[in-house]
Formats: sequence, structure tokens, C-alpha cells
Amino acid sequence: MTTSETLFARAQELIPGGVNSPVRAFRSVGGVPVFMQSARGAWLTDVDGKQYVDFINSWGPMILGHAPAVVLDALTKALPDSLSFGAPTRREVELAELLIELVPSLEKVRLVNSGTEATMSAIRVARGYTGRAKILKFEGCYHGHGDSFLIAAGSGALTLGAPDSPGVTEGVARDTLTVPYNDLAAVEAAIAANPDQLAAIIIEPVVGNMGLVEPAPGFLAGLRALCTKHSIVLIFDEVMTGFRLAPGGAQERYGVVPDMTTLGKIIGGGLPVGAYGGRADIMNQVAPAGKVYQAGTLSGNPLATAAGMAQLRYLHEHPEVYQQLETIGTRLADGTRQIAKELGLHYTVNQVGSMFSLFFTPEPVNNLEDAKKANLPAFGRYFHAMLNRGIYLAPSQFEALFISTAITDELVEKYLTACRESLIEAHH
Ligand code: HOZ
Repeated sequence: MTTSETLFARAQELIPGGVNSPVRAFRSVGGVPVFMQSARGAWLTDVDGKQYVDFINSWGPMILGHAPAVVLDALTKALPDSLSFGAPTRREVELAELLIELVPSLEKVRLVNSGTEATMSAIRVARGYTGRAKILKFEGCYHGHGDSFLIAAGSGALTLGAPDSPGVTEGVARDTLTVPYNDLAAVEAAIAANPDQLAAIIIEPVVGNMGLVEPAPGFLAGLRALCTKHSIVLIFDEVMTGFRLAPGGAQERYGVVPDMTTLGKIIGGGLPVGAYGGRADIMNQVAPAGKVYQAGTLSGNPLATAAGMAQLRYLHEHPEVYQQLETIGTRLADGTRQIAKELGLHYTVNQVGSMFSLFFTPEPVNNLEDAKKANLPAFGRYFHAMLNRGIYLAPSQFEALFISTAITDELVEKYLTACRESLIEAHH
């Protein structure tokens, strides 16, 4: 028995499903999750000492690879001062300044502890601001586990084959409308059917939670125009894409400015953190400036802000990082596409910058219906074949891969060799 197997057996007695977040349980690919011990650069080491090249990077934040000196130094310096104050600090102001400088839509910002908190708070503020109840989301988009978002949700909800969660009341579900991603006509129809009732449209501007799906040309701009016309708050959930697809996130990359933005883990350099922000007139609704309540003892935590500031400042001062990530991402995606073609599989590879997905279907993937056409058993076999070759992928077809700057040319080759062998093995 491996140590991971032993730990998983113990965990299953103690923790629901043996994990603290469903996707980690390997349910959609089968087998036992790997328990991790440590990580440096591109490499993870598990509790049995086996090493893997990491293509998850904590679902995004480890953009510079694991344990970058710049972040560790900042944490080491901050550590003796305090682990938590529950009072204002200088670094919160500095981090807010940096976020507002870099993300086009932010005029004011509030720090929270996770992406889920950020999205839950953002729709509360949008509702308070507009005085309307309903929100619209897209099928297969995932915005954390707030009740309002567990309707046609992506990520782990799809892994479990249950995109709607029990425990979400009918009343809450009624206030969440869903339409297919990349379908502007469906959005228009939903607005027309609910006149003056929509507080917000929330979207992953580039989706990471049904696998990687890119917005069709004009889709985001079309949403912007509809929201402006109907006084609906447009919220970009950039928990995965913020500071990753460009310094200013997907909104900078696609040139579409939302009214509000949610951010997560990457602004904490891997420590628990989140943020929501946007237009000053909307954010001024938040207590104590306004009446929409939202609070938290650990919000703006001194260690999270130290790590986050260090990583964001590094990214800000080294814009060449984005070109580097783009190049690595393109080599990995093109290489994967080419290998699939040579093997006669013609599978779809979607890539935007340093995020990509190999879909086990030859058809284009532009929304959830397309993503669901993937051959999931074959994906499961491929996942395990890659894992056996020391490549750590997301354990679900419905997740994106995230690249760090620690992926060298040599590691790209290692991945591509493993990819070819694993695709053959998966279809044997
Ligand atoms: N929600 C994450 C994937 N989209 C997974 C979080 C985790 O398991 O850490």
C-alpha cells in the first residue's frame, strides 16, 4: 500500500469523501488521490517521495512555480510581525492600490478570503445597487460554492454529474437564470423574459471550469452592450484568469471592461485570499460606506497580503513573464494538437495564454454541451497514464490546466513525450 492509499483510507473515515474539495477525490478518473508533501518550481513531491511536473499549480496562483524566492522572502519578513490583527494594515492599502492600478475595471476594491466569498459578495452588492433580485450565469461556469451559483455549475459539480446541488432552496434557484456560454441571443431572450429584474450577469470571461473555453469574437463586447442598455451589473469572475491571461486579466486581454470583477487565490500568491471590486458608485454600497453588509476577521490577512503583494509586484515589474507564459502555452497546446492528429484522434485543444485543455472530442468546444461530448473513460485512462509518467494534470475533463514560468523547454518535451505515450495507452 502506498502512503497516499493509507492516508486516503483514513481520510474517508474522517472527511466527507476523504477530501476537502470534491475534484481532489479523483472521482471522475477513478483511483486514489495523490497526497502531496512539498513543491519547488515545476515539481511536486508526494508523501511517498514520487515527483510530478505540476500542470495545476494550485488551480492557478502558482504562476511563478512553487515556492518562488520573492514570495518566500516576503512571507519570512512578515511572519514575526503578526499572523492576524483583525485591524487595518498598511499592506492592505498598498495591495488595493496595485489591484486598482492593474485591473481596468477596479475603482474600489474589498479584500476577502476566497473566490467564493468574492462572488457571493459581488452579487449581493449588485442586488443592493440595482434593487433587483435575479442574476444570470452561464451553463458550466463555476463561481465557487455560493447557493446562487450551484445551478448548472461547472468544475466539481460536473465531476459529480450533479450541476445543481441539493440544499439550494427553490427560492434561491428561481433567482438564478442560466443560458449556454457564447450564446448572446439566449442572453437577450432571458433579459426580455425578465424585464427590469436582472441585477447582474456573472461570467468567467474565459471559462476554466468546463475545461478551457474561449469567448467567441464579440461575445464579451455583446454582453457589455446588453448590460449597459438594460442597467445590469456585468461581473467578470477572474478568479482564474486575473493576473494570468494578462496583467489586467481577461478584461485587459479582450478589451471589455465589466462593472465589477472578482479575484481569488493568485492575488495571495497561494495563500487564502479573494477580492471583489469595480465602479466606485457600486462599491460605495458596501458597508460601512453603504448598507450592503459584508465583513471578515481574516480579510486582508497580513501574511496573505505580504505573499500577494510580492507576487503581484514581481509580475508588474517583469511584464516579459506574460510573453514567456504565452510561448510555453502555445508550444504545449500545439504539440498536443499535433500528437492527437498524428494518432488519428483529431482531438480539440483549447488554449488561451497559460491555460489550456485537451478535450477528448474531435468537435469544437464552445460551451458545456460541446464539452460534455468528450470521451470521459478515455480521458480517465489518459490521466492515469500521464500520472504514471510523472505528469500531474487536473483530475477531470472539466478543468483547465495552468502553466507556470517554471516549465522549461525540457519539461515541455517531457510533457509531449508522455502525452504521446499516454494517448496511445488510453486508446489501446
Ligand atoms: N474549484 C477548483 C477547480 N475548479 C478546485 C479546488 C480544489 O480542489 O482545490
